[in-house]
Parts: sequence; C-alpha cells; structure tokens
Amino acid sequence: TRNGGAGMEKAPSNQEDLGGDRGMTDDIFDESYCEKKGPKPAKRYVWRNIVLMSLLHLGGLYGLWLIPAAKPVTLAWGFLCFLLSALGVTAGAHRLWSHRSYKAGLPLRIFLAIANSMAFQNDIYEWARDHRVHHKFSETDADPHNATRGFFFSHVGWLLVRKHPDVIEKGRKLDLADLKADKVVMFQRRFYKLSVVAMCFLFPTLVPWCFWGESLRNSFFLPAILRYVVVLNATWLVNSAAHMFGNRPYDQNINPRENRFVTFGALGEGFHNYHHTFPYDYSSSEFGWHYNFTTAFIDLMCLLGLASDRKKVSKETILARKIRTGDGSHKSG
Ligand code: ST9
Ligand code: ZN
Ligand code: ZN
Repeated sequence: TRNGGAGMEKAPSNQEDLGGDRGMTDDIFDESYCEKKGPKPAKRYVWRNIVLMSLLHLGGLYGLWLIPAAKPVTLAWGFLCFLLSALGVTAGAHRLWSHRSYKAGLPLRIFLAIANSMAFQNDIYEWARDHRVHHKFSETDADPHNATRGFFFSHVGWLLVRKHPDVIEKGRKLDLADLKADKVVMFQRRFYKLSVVAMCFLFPTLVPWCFWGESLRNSFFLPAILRYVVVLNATWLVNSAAHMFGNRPYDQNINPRENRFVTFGALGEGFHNYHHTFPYDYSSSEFGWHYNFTTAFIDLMCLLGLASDRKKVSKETILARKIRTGDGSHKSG
C-alpha cells in the first residue's frame, strides 16, 4: 500500500497512541481516499495573486541588489527577522498547531502567533487546516500543493490558482476543534491583516530606520521584503524539492524525501520522509539538534518551563519502520 501498510503498526503503540494523546489524528495519511475519475477541473488563475507575487519577488531581487549598500547591523537585523518569522512557521504553525507534537503555554503561544504574523503565510488556522489536509491526502487532488502536479505547482503555483474542489471538500471534514478552542489562534485570525502589516512590514522596517539611522529604502527592502521572500521560498521548498529530491530511508512508498539543503534553509524541516512517516514527532527528525534549530528552540522552551509534552518516536519503532518500508539508504549512513 502507499503508506507502506501503516495499519500493521497500529498494534505496537505507534500512531493511534500518540495521535489520541494529541487530541487529533487528522494529519495521518488516509489510504481510503480515491481521486474522482474523469477529467480534472480546469485551472482558474487568480491574477491578483500572480501580479502581487511577481511584484514581491521583483522587490526581493531589488533587496539583493541593495545588500552591499546596507549597514552590517541592518543585515544582522534582517537575519534575526528571518529566524523569528521562520520559528513562527516551524515551531508554531507547523509543529505546534498543525501536528500538536508538543504543548505550549500561553506566553509561548502568544510569541509564536506574533512571529507567525511576521511570516505572513496565511493565518495559523488556515495554515494548519491546509497542512493537515496535505498530510492526510498527500499527493492527491485533495492535497493543496499536490507535488504530482510538478515542481512549480507545489512550490508557488498552488497559491496562484483556485483550489481543487476536493481540497475544500475534504478540508471541511477535518477535526479542527483544537484550533477553534485556542484563543490565541482565533485572536490572530481575527486581527490577521492588521498583525501582518505591523509585524511583517512595519516592525522590520522601523527598527533599523529609527535605531541606527538606516535609510528607509534599505530598511524596507532588506529586513521586510527580501527577508519575507526568503522565508516564503525556504518554506515552499519543503513542498516542492523535499517532495522530489532525496532519500527515503523510512518509507519508500511515499514521495516526501530527506533533503539536506532544504533542511538547512528551513530550520530543520527538510527531513520530510521522516516527517510524513511520523508526523507527530516534535523533532521532525530522528537526529535531535542536528541541522534542526527548531528542535533546539522547542527544547529550550521546555527547559524554561514554557512548553512540555514533546512527542517522540522511539528508536526501536524507527528502526523497525526503516527495515520494513525504507529504501535501505540508512545502512550507508
Ligand atoms: C503561503 C503558505 O505561503 C505557505 C504554506 C506552506 C506549507 C508548507 C508545509 C511544509 C512543512 C512545514 C515546513 C515549514 C518550513 C518553514 C521554513 C521557514 C524558513 N479546508 O482559500 P480560498 C474554504 S501563503 C476547508 O479563497 P480559492 C475557505 O474557508 C502566502 N476549507 O480558496 C473558503 O470558505 P468560505 C501569502 C477550505 O478560492 C473557501 O474554501 N498568501 C480549505 O480556491 C474558499 O477559500 C497568499 O499568497 C481547506 N483546506 O483560492 C494568499 N481551503 O468561503 C494565498 C479553502 O466558507 N491564498 N477552504 O470561508 C489565496 O489567495 C487563495 O487561498 C487561493 C485559493 C487563490 C490560493
Ligand atoms: Zn509534505
Ligand atoms: Zn507537517
């Protein structure tokens, strides 16, 4: 089967247990879904998005061009903004809210929601809903960024056309009660536009301009625009490159792969064969802090008492799974 017979694993404690423990299981691949037969619905372009995305990327290129003219401290600030907004996606929208792979107290959730608005990748609720449907119906019509439709579609193309109706139909059946019950998530959703203007554009621009006299042009095009474009593309590479290039040590029957290059840019989110095999693992990898800034961040938060209940798959379960469904690449290191 496509999922490498995940059913066999249910008895010895793996998916069901951890899933139930998280209060949701809607990120586990659903083998029973079949794509509808017949011709696919025609692509409907969303020209507003096409124009805005193109302008944004032109702005990013202009930002690249401005780098030599910027103060070093502005570049350092841009990097810090990159880390913050990336954590809002990796530790926040992804590992906490989409997969419930650990628990976070109110202060950390507020921090992650603010950082998430800085990343401007749709609000947490919408992001987590689309992401659960991506795991549950991976590489089918009901997957928002179905990688079988090619590199460009899974990278950014999916944000430039109307969704396949199955994405919406299947998405409406997901259990999102945990998200609806989270006041931080609902608050961010309610004030999303305002929070994006403030956190993704104003805050990164105003700090260099006010505090060390950077030009307004450099302040806007580097820490705001270029940084935003880099975070977007680093994220999208998980959907495109990490669904196409790399080894499959855990499950060779699925598309997602281990991609070191993506892992590096995405703060530890490129161990994607592992992640689709064990989506509830808070580390999204079996190698701890190795190439995984997000895991180090979550561990630090636990140390400080701001987070708890990290879900981790045991070494034995991982090894058994590698032997049963992996491509054998783990043997060569
Ligand atoms: C962005 C998101 O970039 C990136 C996400 C990447 C995910 C990556 C995952 C990889 C793993 C994690 C790695 C992290 C690494 C991070 C590294 C960092 C360094 N279920 O949406 P509409 C409903 S965003 C249920 O308009 P259209 C919806 O509620 C970038 N329902 O669909 C609505 O219902 P109602 C910035 C759903 O018209 C109705 O359907 N943002 C679902 O087809 C219509 O919804 C943009 O560019 C669902 N799944 O339009 C904007 N989906 O009317 C992007 C929808 O009742 N979005 N519904 O409220 C859009 O403009 C539009 O969504 C669209 C589709 C044009 C794409
Ligand atoms: Zn994926
Ligand atoms: Zn995921």
